[in-house]
Amino acid sequence: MYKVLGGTKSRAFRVYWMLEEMNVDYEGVSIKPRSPELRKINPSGKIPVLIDNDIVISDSMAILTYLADKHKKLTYPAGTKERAQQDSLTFGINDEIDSILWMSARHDFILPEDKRIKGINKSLRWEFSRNCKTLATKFTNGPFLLGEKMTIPDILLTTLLRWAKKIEFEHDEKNLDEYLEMMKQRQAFKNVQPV
Ligand SMILES: N[C@@H](CCC(=O)N[C@@H](CS)C(=O)NCC(=O)O)C(=O)O
Repeated sequence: MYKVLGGTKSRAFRVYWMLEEMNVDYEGVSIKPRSPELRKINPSGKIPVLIDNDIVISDSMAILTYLADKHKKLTYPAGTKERAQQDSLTFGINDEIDSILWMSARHDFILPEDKRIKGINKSLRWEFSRNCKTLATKFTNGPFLLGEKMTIPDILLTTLLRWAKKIEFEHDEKNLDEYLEMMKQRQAFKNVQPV
């Protein structure tokens, strides 16, 4: 059975949601980031981590890619035009949306106090809103990022838009708001139990 390290309030939520979409068994483990026991498994001390027998994978989108390829769900096959577009979205969203929200969190409560930059959010909010504008144009026919088929960048983007809303990072893209509401109605999303 898959073992997921990390609570559902973290990026581990992406992994739990993915496993629910695939309807496979798993065990969720709450573990503190940077704790000594986690560092024995993942030296960076970050969650999530997926354990599949002797395979240990860190980084949420690497985990989702592994699961998607293994179960042939929520992905296009490697080496196809569609997979190239899918990966382009995954890497792009990580780069242009996740990194901004993560930077905000780091300067809010993650970094040591003397390393935090006050007022950084003004710049980050502007960049977030600008990047959402570009991203919104990438939706072609919908309902998902790549059209009719839901793929792993949809899990990434949904969790990021939800995070952004929580910390009041705003954008003007109505289609992104509608997309977030639609994704949150998925049964698999709702099935994720707090860990
Ligand atoms: N790119 C990584 C980021 C992992 C990450 O930063 N996780 C946070 C929790 S959501 C964490 O463990 N932070 C602890 C730290 O940075 O020391 C992923 O997507 O899994």
